[in-house]
Amino acid sequence: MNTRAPHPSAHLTDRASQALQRCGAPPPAHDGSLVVTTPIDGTELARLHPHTATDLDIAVSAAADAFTVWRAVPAPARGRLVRRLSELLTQHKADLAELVTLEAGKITSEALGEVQEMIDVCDFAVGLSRQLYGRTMPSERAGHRLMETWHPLGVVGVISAFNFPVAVWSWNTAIALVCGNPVVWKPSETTPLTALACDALLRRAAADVGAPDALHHVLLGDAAVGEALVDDPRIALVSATGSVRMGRIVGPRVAARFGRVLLELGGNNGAIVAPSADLDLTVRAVVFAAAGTAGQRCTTLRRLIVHRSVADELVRRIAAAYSGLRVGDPFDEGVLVGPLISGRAHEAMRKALERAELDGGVRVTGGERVDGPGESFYVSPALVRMPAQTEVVREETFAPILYVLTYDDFDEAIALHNAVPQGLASSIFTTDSREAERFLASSDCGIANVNIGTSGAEIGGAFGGEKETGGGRESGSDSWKAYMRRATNTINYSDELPLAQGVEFG
Ligand code: UN1
Repeated sequence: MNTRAPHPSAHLTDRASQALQRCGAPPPAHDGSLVVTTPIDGTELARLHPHTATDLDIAVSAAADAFTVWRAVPAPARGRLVRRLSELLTQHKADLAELVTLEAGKITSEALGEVQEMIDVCDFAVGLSRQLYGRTMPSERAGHRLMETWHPLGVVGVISAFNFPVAVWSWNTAIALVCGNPVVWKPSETTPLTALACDALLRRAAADVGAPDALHHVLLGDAAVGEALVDDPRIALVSATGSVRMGRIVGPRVAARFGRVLLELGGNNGAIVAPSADLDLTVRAVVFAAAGTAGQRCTTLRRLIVHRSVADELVRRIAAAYSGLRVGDPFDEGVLVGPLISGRAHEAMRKALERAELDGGVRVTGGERVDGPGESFYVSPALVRMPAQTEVVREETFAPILYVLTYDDFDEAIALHNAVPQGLASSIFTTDSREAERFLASSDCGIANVNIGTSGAEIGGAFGGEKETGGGRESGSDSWKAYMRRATNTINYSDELPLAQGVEFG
Protein backbone atom coordinates (compact mmCIF):
# COMPACT_ATOMS: atom_id res chain seq x y z
CA MET A 1 0.00 0.00 0.00
CA ASN A 2 1.46 3.27 -1.09
CA THR A 3 0.58 5.69 1.67
CA ARG A 4 1.70 9.04 2.81
CA ALA A 5 0.90 10.64 6.13
CA PRO A 6 -0.66 14.08 5.88
CA HIS A 7 1.29 16.91 7.46
CA PRO A 8 -0.05 18.44 10.67
CA SER A 9 -1.57 21.74 9.78
CA ALA A 10 -2.46 24.52 12.18
CA HIS A 11 -3.15 26.69 9.15
CA LEU A 12 -6.24 24.67 8.17
CA THR A 13 -8.32 26.82 10.53
CA ASP A 14 -7.20 29.95 8.66
CA ARG A 15 -7.82 28.33 5.31
CA ALA A 16 -11.40 27.52 6.30
CA SER A 17 -12.00 31.00 7.62
CA GLN A 18 -10.55 32.65 4.52
CA ALA A 19 -12.47 30.47 2.07
CA LEU A 20 -15.66 31.18 3.98
CA GLN A 21 -15.04 34.92 3.93
CA ARG A 22 -14.20 34.91 0.23
CA CYS A 23 -17.72 33.51 -0.27
CA GLY A 24 -19.06 36.57 1.55
CA ALA A 25 -19.80 35.04 4.96
CA PRO A 26 -18.57 36.60 8.20
CA PRO A 27 -15.57 34.95 9.90
CA PRO A 28 -16.68 31.84 11.79
CA ALA A 29 -17.25 32.02 15.53
CA HIS A 30 -14.84 30.34 17.91
CA ASP A 31 -16.85 30.58 21.10
CA GLY A 32 -19.94 28.46 20.45
CA SER A 33 -20.78 24.89 21.41
CA LEU A 34 -20.87 23.38 17.90
CA VAL A 35 -17.28 22.25 17.46
CA VAL A 36 -16.25 21.89 13.83
CA THR A 37 -13.14 19.83 13.07
CA THR A 38 -11.50 18.65 9.90
CA PRO A 39 -11.14 14.91 9.31
CA ILE A 40 -7.75 15.68 7.72
CA ASP A 41 -6.02 15.91 11.08
CA GLY A 42 -8.68 16.74 13.65
CA THR A 43 -7.79 20.44 13.77
CA GLU A 44 -10.58 22.57 15.15
CA LEU A 45 -11.92 24.86 12.42
CA ALA A 46 -14.56 26.75 14.38
CA ARG A 47 -16.92 26.71 17.33
CA LEU A 48 -20.24 27.84 16.00
CA HIS A 49 -23.41 28.81 17.78
CA PRO A 50 -26.09 26.21 17.15
CA HIS A 51 -29.60 27.41 16.46
CA THR A 52 -32.47 26.87 18.83
CA ALA A 53 -36.10 25.91 18.35
CA THR A 54 -36.94 29.64 18.57
CA ASP A 55 -34.48 30.42 15.77
CA LEU A 56 -36.16 27.74 13.70
CA ASP A 57 -39.57 29.26 14.36
CA ILE A 58 -38.34 32.70 13.27
CA ALA A 59 -36.67 31.31 10.15
CA VAL A 60 -39.69 29.28 9.09
CA SER A 61 -42.06 32.18 9.57
CA ALA A 62 -39.77 34.51 7.55
CA ALA A 63 -39.58 31.83 4.85
CA ALA A 64 -43.37 31.44 4.90
CA ASP A 65 -43.72 35.23 4.40
CA ALA A 66 -41.19 35.16 1.57
CA PHE A 67 -43.24 32.39 -0.05
CA THR A 68 -46.21 34.72 -0.48
CA VAL A 69 -43.97 37.05 -2.52
CA TRP A 70 -41.90 34.47 -4.37
CA ARG A 71 -44.77 32.28 -5.55
CA ALA A 72 -46.22 35.29 -7.41
CA VAL A 73 -42.98 35.92 -9.32
CA PRO A 74 -43.18 34.26 -12.76
CA ALA A 75 -41.12 31.09 -12.94
CA PRO A 76 -38.74 32.36 -15.69
CA ALA A 77 -38.02 35.40 -13.50
CA ARG A 78 -37.35 33.08 -10.56
CA GLY A 79 -34.87 31.37 -12.84
CA ARG A 80 -32.80 34.57 -12.88
CA LEU A 81 -31.97 34.07 -9.20
CA VAL A 82 -30.69 30.58 -9.88
CA ARG A 83 -28.74 31.78 -12.91
CA ARG A 84 -27.01 34.36 -10.70
CA LEU A 85 -26.31 31.63 -8.13
CA SER A 86 -24.74 29.53 -10.88
CA GLU A 87 -22.44 32.44 -11.79
CA LEU A 88 -21.40 32.94 -8.17
CA LEU A 89 -20.79 29.22 -7.70
CA THR A 90 -18.59 29.27 -10.78
CA GLN A 91 -16.61 32.24 -9.41
CA HIS A 92 -16.24 30.59 -6.01
CA LYS A 93 -15.77 27.02 -7.19
CA ALA A 94 -12.31 26.71 -5.65
CA ASP A 95 -13.40 28.29 -2.34
CA LEU A 96 -16.33 25.94 -1.93
CA ALA A 97 -14.25 22.94 -2.95
CA GLU A 98 -11.68 23.92 -0.33
CA LEU A 99 -14.35 23.95 2.35
CA VAL A 100 -15.67 20.59 1.15
CA THR A 101 -12.17 19.13 1.44
CA LEU A 102 -11.65 20.67 4.86
CA GLU A 103 -14.95 19.54 6.32
CA ALA A 104 -15.73 16.31 4.47
CA GLY A 105 -12.17 15.22 3.59
CA LYS A 106 -12.76 14.82 -0.16
CA ILE A 107 -9.80 14.93 -2.50
CA THR A 108 -9.63 18.19 -4.46
CA SER A 109 -10.78 16.74 -7.77
CA GLU A 110 -13.88 15.22 -6.19
CA ALA A 111 -14.56 18.39 -4.19
CA LEU A 112 -14.37 20.45 -7.39
CA GLY A 113 -16.61 17.85 -9.06
CA GLU A 114 -19.15 18.29 -6.32
CA VAL A 115 -19.25 22.05 -6.89
CA GLN A 116 -19.53 21.43 -10.63
CA GLU A 117 -22.56 19.28 -9.84
CA MET A 118 -24.08 22.35 -8.14
CA ILE A 119 -23.39 24.52 -11.17
CA ASP A 120 -24.86 21.89 -13.48
CA VAL A 121 -28.06 21.57 -11.49
CA CYS A 122 -28.44 25.35 -11.38
CA ASP A 123 -28.17 25.46 -15.17
CA PHE A 124 -30.71 22.66 -15.39
CA ALA A 125 -33.07 24.53 -13.06
CA VAL A 126 -32.78 27.75 -15.08
CA GLY A 127 -33.91 25.85 -18.20
CA LEU A 128 -36.63 24.20 -16.16
CA SER A 129 -37.93 27.61 -15.10
CA ARG A 130 -39.40 27.89 -18.61
CA GLN A 131 -40.55 24.29 -18.77
CA LEU A 132 -42.76 23.57 -15.77
CA TYR A 133 -45.17 22.00 -18.18
CA GLY A 134 -48.65 20.77 -17.40
CA ARG A 135 -50.74 18.69 -19.79
CA THR A 136 -54.05 19.31 -21.40
CA MET A 137 -56.42 16.38 -21.72
CA PRO A 138 -59.42 16.10 -24.01
CA SER A 139 -62.56 16.78 -22.01
CA GLU A 140 -65.48 14.41 -22.46
CA ARG A 141 -67.81 17.44 -22.43
CA ALA A 142 -68.41 19.82 -25.32
CA GLY A 143 -67.17 23.38 -24.73
CA HIS A 144 -64.89 22.31 -21.87
CA ARG A 145 -61.16 22.31 -21.38
CA LEU A 146 -59.38 19.93 -19.01
CA MET A 147 -55.81 20.68 -18.01
CA GLU A 148 -53.31 20.49 -15.20
CA THR A 149 -51.26 23.36 -13.85
CA TRP A 150 -48.30 23.28 -11.49
CA HIS A 151 -48.02 25.70 -8.57
CA PRO A 152 -45.46 26.49 -5.90
CA LEU A 153 -45.77 24.20 -2.89
CA GLY A 154 -44.47 26.12 0.12
CA VAL A 155 -41.40 26.12 2.31
CA VAL A 156 -39.05 23.21 1.62
CA GLY A 157 -36.99 21.80 4.49
CA VAL A 158 -33.70 20.26 3.42
CA ILE A 159 -31.75 17.91 5.69
CA SER A 160 -28.41 16.92 4.19
CA ALA A 161 -25.52 14.61 5.04
CA PHE A 162 -21.79 15.22 5.42
CA ASN A 163 -20.66 13.28 2.36
CA PHE A 164 -22.23 15.53 -0.27
CA PRO A 165 -22.45 18.66 1.83
CA VAL A 166 -23.25 21.03 -1.03
CA ALA A 167 -24.42 19.10 -4.10
CA VAL A 168 -27.45 17.59 -2.40
CA TRP A 169 -28.42 21.02 -1.07
CA SER A 170 -28.16 22.46 -4.56
CA TRP A 171 -30.27 19.72 -6.15
CA ASN A 172 -33.04 20.62 -3.74
CA THR A 173 -32.54 24.35 -3.58
CA ALA A 174 -32.06 25.20 -7.26
CA ILE A 175 -35.18 23.22 -8.15
CA ALA A 176 -37.20 24.44 -5.16
CA LEU A 177 -36.43 28.07 -5.98
CA VAL A 178 -37.52 27.92 -9.62
CA CYS A 179 -40.61 26.05 -8.47
CA GLY A 180 -41.42 29.05 -6.25
CA ASN A 181 -40.45 27.70 -2.84
CA PRO A 182 -38.20 29.10 -0.09
CA VAL A 183 -35.74 26.71 1.58
CA VAL A 184 -34.83 26.10 5.21
CA TRP A 185 -31.70 23.97 5.37
CA LYS A 186 -30.33 21.86 8.17
CA PRO A 187 -26.90 20.71 7.01
CA SER A 188 -24.90 17.96 8.66
CA GLU A 189 -23.35 19.05 11.95
CA THR A 190 -20.05 17.97 10.43
CA THR A 191 -20.14 20.40 7.50
CA PRO A 192 -21.66 23.69 8.70
CA LEU A 193 -19.03 25.99 7.17
CA THR A 194 -19.74 24.86 3.62
CA ALA A 195 -23.41 25.47 4.40
CA LEU A 196 -22.70 29.01 5.60
CA ALA A 197 -20.70 29.66 2.44
CA CYS A 198 -23.59 28.49 0.23
CA ASP A 199 -26.01 30.60 2.22
CA ALA A 200 -23.83 33.69 1.76
CA LEU A 201 -23.62 33.11 -2.00
CA LEU A 202 -27.35 32.56 -2.34
CA ARG A 203 -28.13 35.68 -0.31
CA ARG A 204 -25.80 37.65 -2.53
CA ALA A 205 -27.50 36.25 -5.62
CA ALA A 206 -30.88 37.23 -4.14
CA ALA A 207 -29.66 40.78 -3.45
CA ASP A 208 -28.22 41.04 -6.97
CA VAL A 209 -31.50 40.14 -8.66
CA GLY A 210 -33.86 41.75 -6.15
CA ALA A 211 -35.30 38.50 -4.76
CA PRO A 212 -36.39 38.28 -1.09
CA ASP A 213 -33.52 37.70 1.33
CA ALA A 214 -35.69 35.42 3.46
CA LEU A 215 -35.90 32.80 0.70
CA HIS A 216 -33.10 30.85 2.32
CA HIS A 217 -32.11 29.99 5.88
CA VAL A 218 -29.46 27.75 7.36
CA LEU A 219 -30.12 26.18 10.73
CA LEU A 220 -27.14 24.68 12.47
CA GLY A 221 -27.51 22.16 15.19
CA ASP A 222 -28.05 18.59 16.15
CA ALA A 223 -30.92 16.20 15.57
CA ALA A 224 -33.24 18.33 17.75
CA VAL A 225 -33.21 21.10 15.12
CA GLY A 226 -33.90 18.51 12.42
CA GLU A 227 -36.80 17.15 14.45
CA ALA A 228 -38.34 20.59 14.93
CA LEU A 229 -38.09 21.07 11.16
CA VAL A 230 -39.71 17.71 10.50
CA ASP A 231 -42.63 18.48 12.82
CA ASP A 232 -43.28 22.03 11.64
CA PRO A 233 -46.58 22.11 9.73
CA ARG A 234 -45.39 25.14 7.75
CA ILE A 235 -42.76 22.98 6.04
CA ALA A 236 -44.63 21.64 3.01
CA LEU A 237 -41.91 19.22 1.90
CA VAL A 238 -39.10 17.68 3.91
CA SER A 239 -36.30 16.43 1.70
CA ALA A 240 -33.95 14.37 3.84
CA THR A 241 -30.71 12.64 2.93
CA GLY A 242 -29.09 10.34 5.47
CA SER A 243 -29.31 6.96 7.11
CA VAL A 244 -32.20 4.52 6.97
CA ARG A 245 -32.48 4.97 10.73
CA MET A 246 -33.04 8.70 10.22
CA GLY A 247 -35.55 8.05 7.42
CA ARG A 248 -37.55 5.72 9.63
CA ILE A 249 -38.06 8.62 12.02
CA VAL A 250 -38.57 11.40 9.46
CA GLY A 251 -40.94 9.53 7.11
CA PRO A 252 -43.72 8.64 9.56
CA ARG A 253 -43.50 11.97 11.40
CA VAL A 254 -43.96 14.03 8.26
CA ALA A 255 -46.66 11.65 7.03
CA ALA A 256 -48.50 12.00 10.37
CA ARG A 257 -49.05 15.69 9.64
CA PHE A 258 -49.77 14.95 5.95
CA GLY A 259 -46.65 16.78 4.86
CA ARG A 260 -44.69 15.66 1.85
CA VAL A 261 -41.45 13.80 2.25
CA LEU A 262 -38.61 12.98 -0.11
CA LEU A 263 -36.18 10.45 1.30
CA GLU A 264 -32.70 9.69 0.05
CA LEU A 265 -31.39 7.01 2.39
CA GLY A 266 -28.82 4.24 2.35
CA GLY A 267 -27.48 2.37 -0.61
CA ASN A 268 -25.82 -1.02 -0.75
CA ASN A 269 -24.90 -0.88 -4.36
CA GLY A 270 -23.96 -3.91 -6.37
CA ALA A 271 -22.40 -4.61 -9.74
CA ILE A 272 -22.54 -7.81 -11.73
CA VAL A 273 -19.46 -8.71 -13.76
CA ALA A 274 -20.32 -11.13 -16.55
CA PRO A 275 -17.83 -13.41 -18.34
CA SER A 276 -17.85 -11.18 -21.43
CA ALA A 277 -16.97 -8.00 -19.49
CA ASP A 278 -14.15 -5.76 -20.68
CA LEU A 279 -11.97 -6.27 -17.62
CA ASP A 280 -9.68 -3.26 -18.17
CA LEU A 281 -12.68 -0.96 -18.11
CA THR A 282 -14.31 -2.92 -15.28
CA VAL A 283 -11.27 -2.60 -13.01
CA ARG A 284 -11.08 1.16 -13.50
CA ALA A 285 -14.80 1.60 -12.91
CA VAL A 286 -14.81 -0.63 -9.83
CA VAL A 287 -11.84 1.06 -8.20
CA PHE A 288 -13.39 4.54 -8.53
CA ALA A 289 -16.83 3.36 -7.43
CA ALA A 290 -15.60 1.33 -4.44
CA ALA A 291 -12.58 3.27 -3.16
CA GLY A 292 -13.38 6.80 -4.37
CA THR A 293 -14.55 9.27 -1.69
CA ALA A 294 -13.10 6.69 0.74
CA GLY A 295 -16.26 4.63 0.24
CA GLN A 296 -18.44 7.40 1.64
CA ARG A 297 -20.95 7.99 -1.16
CA CYS A 298 -24.45 6.64 -0.95
CA THR A 299 -23.70 5.35 -4.44
CA THR A 300 -20.42 3.66 -3.44
CA LEU A 301 -19.98 0.17 -4.87
CA ARG A 302 -20.12 -2.27 -1.97
CA ARG A 303 -20.95 -5.63 -3.60
CA LEU A 304 -19.31 -7.15 -6.64
CA ILE A 305 -21.09 -10.20 -8.05
CA VAL A 306 -18.65 -11.85 -10.42
CA HIS A 307 -18.99 -14.82 -12.72
CA ARG A 308 -16.86 -17.66 -11.37
CA SER A 309 -14.84 -17.88 -14.60
CA VAL A 310 -13.42 -14.36 -14.22
CA ALA A 311 -13.52 -13.90 -10.45
CA ASP A 312 -9.90 -14.82 -9.63
CA GLU A 313 -8.47 -12.66 -12.35
CA LEU A 314 -10.68 -9.69 -11.54
CA VAL A 315 -9.93 -9.88 -7.81
CA ARG A 316 -6.21 -10.05 -8.56
CA ARG A 317 -6.42 -7.00 -10.78
CA ILE A 318 -8.50 -4.95 -8.35
CA ALA A 319 -6.08 -5.85 -5.55
CA ALA A 320 -3.19 -4.69 -7.73
CA ALA A 321 -4.96 -1.42 -8.46
CA TYR A 322 -5.74 -0.94 -4.75
CA SER A 323 -2.07 -1.35 -3.88
CA GLY A 324 -1.29 1.67 -6.07
CA LEU A 325 -3.91 3.93 -4.46
CA ARG A 326 -2.41 6.69 -2.39
CA VAL A 327 -4.19 7.24 0.90
CA GLY A 328 -3.56 10.52 2.68
CA ASP A 329 -4.06 14.25 2.86
CA PRO A 330 -6.88 15.02 0.41
CA PHE A 331 -5.20 18.30 -0.53
CA ASP A 332 -2.08 16.45 -1.74
CA GLU A 333 -1.80 15.87 -5.45
CA GLY A 334 -1.80 12.20 -6.29
CA VAL A 335 -3.78 11.18 -3.24
CA LEU A 336 -6.94 9.37 -4.25
CA VAL A 337 -8.31 8.27 -0.90
CA GLY A 338 -8.83 10.84 1.85
CA PRO A 339 -9.83 10.26 5.47
CA LEU A 340 -12.91 8.66 6.93
CA ILE A 341 -15.16 11.26 8.46
CA SER A 342 -14.75 10.12 12.09
CA GLY A 343 -13.56 7.56 14.57
CA ARG A 344 -17.09 6.21 14.61
CA ALA A 345 -16.90 5.52 10.88
CA HIS A 346 -13.62 3.72 11.41
CA GLU A 347 -15.08 1.65 14.21
CA ALA A 348 -18.02 0.66 11.98
CA MET A 349 -15.57 -0.43 9.28
CA ARG A 350 -13.47 -2.42 11.71
CA LYS A 351 -16.52 -4.21 13.09
CA ALA A 352 -17.91 -5.00 9.64
CA LEU A 353 -14.59 -6.53 8.58
CA GLU A 354 -14.50 -8.59 11.75
CA ARG A 355 -18.02 -9.88 11.11
CA ALA A 356 -17.22 -10.62 7.46
CA GLU A 357 -14.23 -12.72 8.54
CA LEU A 358 -16.36 -14.60 11.09
CA ASP A 359 -18.76 -15.35 8.22
CA GLY A 360 -15.91 -16.97 6.30
CA GLY A 361 -14.85 -13.91 4.33
CA VAL A 362 -11.24 -13.67 3.21
CA ARG A 363 -9.64 -10.27 3.17
CA VAL A 364 -7.63 -10.01 -0.02
CA THR A 365 -6.19 -6.58 0.71
CA GLY A 366 -6.74 -3.39 2.70
CA GLY A 367 -8.87 -2.56 5.69
CA GLU A 368 -5.95 -1.37 7.78
CA ARG A 369 -5.68 1.93 9.51
CA VAL A 370 -3.06 4.12 7.86
CA ASP A 371 -1.04 6.55 9.94
CA GLY A 372 -2.23 10.12 9.88
CA PRO A 373 -1.59 13.18 11.98
CA GLY A 374 -3.56 14.24 15.04
CA GLU A 375 -7.05 12.89 15.43
CA SER A 376 -7.64 11.37 11.99
CA PHE A 377 -8.85 8.09 10.54
CA TYR A 378 -7.22 7.04 7.30
CA VAL A 379 -7.77 3.52 6.00
CA SER A 380 -6.73 1.44 3.04
CA PRO A 381 -9.77 0.32 1.00
CA ALA A 382 -10.66 -3.27 1.76
CA LEU A 383 -11.38 -6.06 -0.71
CA VAL A 384 -13.05 -9.11 0.84
CA ARG A 385 -14.08 -12.35 -0.85
CA MET A 386 -17.26 -13.73 0.69
CA PRO A 387 -18.59 -17.29 0.48
CA ALA A 388 -22.17 -15.96 0.64
CA GLN A 389 -24.20 -12.77 0.95
CA THR A 390 -24.34 -12.83 4.73
CA GLU A 391 -26.00 -10.26 6.99
CA VAL A 392 -23.01 -7.93 7.12
CA VAL A 393 -22.97 -7.80 3.31
CA ARG A 394 -26.63 -6.90 3.26
CA GLU A 395 -25.99 -3.90 5.51
CA GLU A 396 -24.55 -0.58 4.38
CA THR A 397 -21.26 0.19 6.12
CA PHE A 398 -20.26 3.73 5.19
CA ALA A 399 -16.60 2.95 4.51
CA PRO A 400 -14.50 1.50 1.69
CA ILE A 401 -15.26 -2.21 1.89
CA LEU A 402 -15.90 -4.11 -1.32
CA TYR A 403 -17.35 -7.59 -0.86
CA VAL A 404 -16.86 -10.00 -3.74
CA LEU A 405 -19.36 -12.80 -4.37
CA THR A 406 -19.31 -15.29 -7.22
CA TYR A 407 -22.11 -16.67 -9.38
CA ASP A 408 -22.52 -19.40 -11.97
CA ASP A 409 -25.85 -18.62 -13.50
CA PHE A 410 -27.15 -15.18 -14.58
CA ASP A 411 -30.49 -15.54 -12.77
CA GLU A 412 -28.57 -16.31 -9.61
CA ALA A 413 -26.57 -13.11 -10.08
CA ILE A 414 -29.73 -11.03 -10.43
CA ALA A 415 -31.30 -12.72 -7.41
CA LEU A 416 -28.19 -12.03 -5.30
CA HIS A 417 -28.08 -8.48 -6.56
CA ASN A 418 -31.66 -7.74 -5.51
CA ALA A 419 -31.53 -9.63 -2.21
CA VAL A 420 -30.63 -6.61 -0.06
CA PRO A 421 -32.97 -4.17 1.68
CA GLN A 422 -31.59 -1.11 -0.15
CA GLY A 423 -32.20 -0.10 -3.76
CA LEU A 424 -30.15 2.89 -4.88
CA ALA A 425 -27.55 2.25 -7.60
CA SER A 426 -26.54 -0.81 -9.61
CA SER A 427 -24.39 -1.76 -12.58
CA ILE A 428 -23.58 -4.56 -14.92
CA PHE A 429 -20.32 -5.06 -16.79
CA THR A 430 -20.95 -7.09 -19.91
CA THR A 431 -20.59 -6.89 -23.68
CA ASP A 432 -23.60 -9.14 -24.17
CA SER A 433 -26.53 -6.86 -24.95
CA ARG A 434 -29.12 -9.44 -23.96
CA GLU A 435 -27.60 -9.70 -20.51
CA ALA A 436 -27.42 -5.92 -20.24
CA GLU A 437 -31.08 -5.54 -21.12
CA ARG A 438 -32.13 -8.33 -18.76
CA PHE A 439 -30.23 -6.60 -16.00
CA LEU A 440 -31.85 -3.22 -16.72
CA ALA A 441 -35.25 -4.86 -16.62
CA SER A 442 -34.50 -6.76 -13.39
CA SER A 443 -32.42 -4.51 -11.15
CA ASP A 444 -34.74 -3.19 -8.46
CA CYS A 445 -32.72 0.01 -7.98
CA GLY A 446 -33.50 3.61 -8.90
CA ILE A 447 -30.25 3.74 -10.87
CA ALA A 448 -29.13 0.91 -13.16
CA ASN A 449 -26.03 1.31 -15.34
CA VAL A 450 -24.22 -0.65 -18.01
CA ASN A 451 -20.42 -0.64 -18.21
CA ILE A 452 -19.96 2.20 -15.76
CA GLY A 453 -19.80 2.12 -11.98
CA THR A 454 -22.58 2.75 -9.51
CA SER A 455 -21.44 6.21 -8.40
CA GLY A 456 -20.96 9.54 -10.10
CA ALA A 457 -24.40 10.08 -11.61
CA GLU A 458 -25.01 13.12 -13.80
CA ILE A 459 -27.55 15.67 -12.59
CA GLY A 460 -29.79 15.37 -15.66
CA GLY A 461 -31.36 12.11 -14.50
CA ALA A 462 -33.63 11.61 -11.52
CA PHE A 463 -31.50 10.55 -8.54
CA GLY A 464 -32.81 8.20 -5.88
CA GLY A 465 -33.75 4.67 -5.09
CA GLU A 466 -36.27 2.12 -3.97
CA LYS A 467 -36.93 -0.03 -0.91
CA GLU A 468 -35.04 1.20 2.17
CA THR A 469 -33.41 3.91 0.07
CA GLY A 470 -36.70 5.70 0.53
CA GLY A 471 -38.27 6.12 -2.91
CA GLY A 472 -37.49 9.82 -3.40
CA ARG A 473 -36.16 11.32 -6.63
CA GLU A 474 -34.09 14.50 -6.75
CA SER A 475 -32.15 16.52 -9.30
CA GLY A 476 -32.98 16.06 -13.01
CA SER A 477 -35.75 14.67 -15.23
CA ASP A 478 -39.17 15.38 -13.72
CA SER A 479 -38.04 15.32 -10.08
CA TRP A 480 -39.26 18.94 -9.90
CA LYS A 481 -42.81 17.64 -9.61
CA ALA A 482 -42.16 16.72 -5.96
CA TYR A 483 -41.57 20.43 -5.29
CA MET A 484 -44.86 21.62 -6.79
CA ARG A 485 -48.56 21.23 -6.28
CA ARG A 486 -50.56 19.93 -9.23
CA ALA A 487 -54.03 21.29 -9.88
CA THR A 488 -56.47 19.77 -12.33
CA ASN A 489 -58.56 22.49 -13.95
CA THR A 490 -61.82 22.08 -15.85
CA ILE A 491 -62.98 25.17 -17.71
CA ASN A 492 -66.44 25.45 -19.17
CA TYR A 493 -66.49 27.93 -22.07
CA SER A 494 -69.97 26.94 -23.24
CA ASP A 495 -73.33 28.18 -22.02
CA GLU A 496 -74.46 24.66 -21.11
CA LEU A 497 -73.75 22.77 -17.90
CA PRO A 498 -73.37 19.12 -18.88
CA LEU A 499 -72.36 16.93 -15.93
CA ALA A 500 -69.56 14.41 -16.30
CA GLN A 501 -70.39 10.73 -16.70
CA GLY A 502 -73.73 11.79 -18.24
CA VAL A 503 -75.32 12.42 -14.83
CA GLU A 504 -78.70 14.20 -14.97
CA PHE A 505 -79.54 16.34 -11.97
CA GLY A 506 -82.85 18.15 -12.01
C1 UN1 B 1 -24.69 10.92 -2.25
O1 UN1 B 1 -23.77 10.14 -2.04
O2 UN1 B 1 -25.44 11.31 -1.31
O3 UN1 B 1 -23.94 9.80 -8.05
C2 UN1 B 1 -24.97 11.56 -3.55
C3 UN1 B 1 -23.12 10.26 -7.25
C4 UN1 B 1 -23.19 11.73 -6.93
C5 UN1 B 1 -24.17 11.99 -5.85
C6 UN1 B 1 -24.04 11.13 -4.64
N1 UN1 B 1 -23.57 12.44 -8.13
O4 UN1 B 1 -22.25 9.57 -6.73
